[in-house]
Amino acid sequence: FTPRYLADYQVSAFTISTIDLTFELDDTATKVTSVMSVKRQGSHKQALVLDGEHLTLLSVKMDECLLSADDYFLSDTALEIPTQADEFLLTIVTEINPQDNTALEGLFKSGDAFCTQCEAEGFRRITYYLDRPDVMAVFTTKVVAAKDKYPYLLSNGNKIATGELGDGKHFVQWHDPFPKPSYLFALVAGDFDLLQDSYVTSEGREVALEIFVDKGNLSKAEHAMASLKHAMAWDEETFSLAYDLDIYMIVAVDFFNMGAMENKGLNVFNSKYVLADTESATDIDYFNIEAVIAHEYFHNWTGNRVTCRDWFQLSLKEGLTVFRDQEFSGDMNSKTVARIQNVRVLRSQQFAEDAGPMAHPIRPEKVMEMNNFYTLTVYEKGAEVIRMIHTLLGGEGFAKGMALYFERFDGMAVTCDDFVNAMADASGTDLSQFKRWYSQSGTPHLKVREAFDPETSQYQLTISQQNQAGETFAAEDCLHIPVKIELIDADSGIGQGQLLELTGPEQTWTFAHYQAKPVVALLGDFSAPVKVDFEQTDLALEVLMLAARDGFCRWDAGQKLLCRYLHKLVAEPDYSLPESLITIFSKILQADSDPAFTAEQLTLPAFGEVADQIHQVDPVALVNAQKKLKHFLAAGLQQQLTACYHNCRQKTGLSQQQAIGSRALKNICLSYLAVLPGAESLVTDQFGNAANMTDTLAALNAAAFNNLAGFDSQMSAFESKWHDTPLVMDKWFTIGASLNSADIFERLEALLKHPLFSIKNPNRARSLIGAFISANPKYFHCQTGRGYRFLAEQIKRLNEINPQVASRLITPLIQYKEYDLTRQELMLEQLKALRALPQLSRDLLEKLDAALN
Ligand code: BAL
Ligand code: ZN
Repeated sequence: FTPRYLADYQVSAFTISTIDLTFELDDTATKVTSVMSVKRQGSHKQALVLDGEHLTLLSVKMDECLLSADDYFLSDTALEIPTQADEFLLTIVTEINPQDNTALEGLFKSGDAFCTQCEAEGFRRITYYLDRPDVMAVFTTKVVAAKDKYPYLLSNGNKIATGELGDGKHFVQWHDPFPKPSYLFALVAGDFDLLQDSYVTSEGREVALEIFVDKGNLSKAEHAMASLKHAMAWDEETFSLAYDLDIYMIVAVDFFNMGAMENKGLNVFNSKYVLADTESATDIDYFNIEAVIAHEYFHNWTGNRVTCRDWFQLSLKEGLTVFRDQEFSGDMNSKTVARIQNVRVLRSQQFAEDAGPMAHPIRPEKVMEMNNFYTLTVYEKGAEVIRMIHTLLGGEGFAKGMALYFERFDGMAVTCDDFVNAMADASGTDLSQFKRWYSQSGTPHLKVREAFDPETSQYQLTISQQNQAGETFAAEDCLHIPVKIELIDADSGIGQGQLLELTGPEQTWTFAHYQAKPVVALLGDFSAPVKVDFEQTDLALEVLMLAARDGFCRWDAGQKLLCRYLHKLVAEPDYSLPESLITIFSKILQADSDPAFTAEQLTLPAFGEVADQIHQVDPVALVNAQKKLKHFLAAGLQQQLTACYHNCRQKTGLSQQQAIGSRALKNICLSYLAVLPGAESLVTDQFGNAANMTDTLAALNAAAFNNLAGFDSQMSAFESKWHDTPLVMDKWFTIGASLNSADIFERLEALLKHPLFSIKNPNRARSLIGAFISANPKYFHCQTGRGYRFLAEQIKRLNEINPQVASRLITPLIQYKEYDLTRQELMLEQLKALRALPQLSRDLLEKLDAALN
């Protein structure tokens, strides 16, 4: 396995303008015939080298000439055809085995259906091809299969022919008029229920909308359909972008590595991001479905119409599309709450990635396995970088930039620089320094000082930018950082907002006419993906919690206060927490805020977020600190929390959004009350009377977190009810893995042997193994090292079954340097054992070498 470098990019030696595919589907021996128009690009005489993996080559024909094995070189990864011809028709026949394809890349079986996943480099597992995003061809695809088992045969574009064949077989042929890279190819064959609707675009095109789901699930596709129509309208209104084909299809499958995939005209989705009804899905599921449906739809322009020149540019489409789906979610729901969720993900996971051994810029420069770079950095930090451009240019400037981007590059495969140049040119803004965000990894720190002079009534704010080690950036490394601030007048409580642009190592801004020192709210709306080192007093944070105009800053001040006391408790477990914490959170509970926002204010900072802030943290000390803080707040606020809980429970006649907010507030109250003695009946009552999955899971989570006596019988009741609903059983496995009980390892072993557990199903594997490592830090990090051994054993199994899933799950182990030396040693032991495995996948090898070298 050798790494590839961005610096080595070269245009393709050949192009392929059309590809005609025929699939004769069979579980273990699918025959794929590919007919391609190939043309040499430039005046070289290089051989044609096609990518191909896990393929059985049956024949190769150049124009009318059948080639013999002497005419080409075949390896495990390529088919090389030495030829002098400049233009020819190449016909290749391969055979593949979808049934045994447990990696779920290329063509595979998901239950009874055939489906594909080609991004990033899965098409080469279907046929030999120039499997790179800058080779764009017009695809025509004929699918042949048994009609009774596979009544629906789908591919990209428009249906151009159908027909019956002998032996009970039929075929459907599709043509996609838009030239596209192979990663956007898709094929699905199966028997589904179909939800149909239509949408008339702003350009007057009538588009058929079709969502295919497993039989019996039709009613669970309605939210996805409504979300799709909202997304189509939003993109027309916001960016004047309308859909371009006559049909838009979504297929939900149970076996899928990713959340979903934006194949042209035929999205394939993990069923988790399609299926929902109130009985079986939570409010968070509903939110996520809306976001992912929109994300994949938005890719039709930012990804498909304009795609990436090479995979190093992945953030060109992903960062931009995540930004677009975040804006959409903010518009459909509470903007502030949606923004808080984005920031939680960054702080609790992306910051750790950016400080760990796999840290990379949003545009990586070196890649061994591309699947390892579908990361929080490329996606979420990438979206923050786009958001900063939006902040610097303003909404209008950004919209002009988008328009110019499409004017220049529609139908092309381009780079991140091309995007930023379009933004700069359209708005007349110099973004040359800003481009460093694309090539620097790590989370910048802003070091902030303030000074107030009552004589001159001047307030001064000084900000320097530093690297992770606390060293001020050299001028040539300085980033262009938008810092939104708000200065709150101490007397009137009135705030004034302003956008500062930090471009140098250290800058000072002076503000006049303050009679008293104002309180500063920094980084409004989280205007940059940075950490802030600024010692504001508790009092100042309390002022911000109540008075900042910016909702993010009100929430953030509370989180800073809570983090401050978590840090103290980690250092000194007997630390006595101040009553002032009760006073301020009591005010938060009394404030007349949006209940969903109040729920966010009451939510303690996540384990990962606090762990990221403490050098070599003892993870169990942190779990204990969280527990102590939660008990302290619960006891101090018991009366108010109880009243708020019952108040929310009794509310009727609420709109859907109000009901979601009210449930969030009720359930955060429950999570506090459940830690207090005697709260068991409250949890049992909620579990017994819950009318929706959000409330059921809140009760079960409270029972699991506090290991309440009713837990096992509640889990049994839940299992009996939902045994036949895979997505709900995923939730059941997740709760089982997060139980706070000393016999958790015996329970995990039993769950692994449960008849409904299958490590081959990525959702199921993540719901058990992934949940244990993220939701049960006390036992995952236990001193015996058993948690790490458990994870390593599962990774070892997955290495052979599904390297992508294995590679995701190894994340906490490779980030071992976050923890104390005892944990580091225990984790290293497992990393070294995994490194010694004989058949290590490229995915794991890349991460293990990064961690161990
Ligand atoms: N392109 C892979 C799945 C997604 O980001 O939409
Ligand atoms: Zn995407």
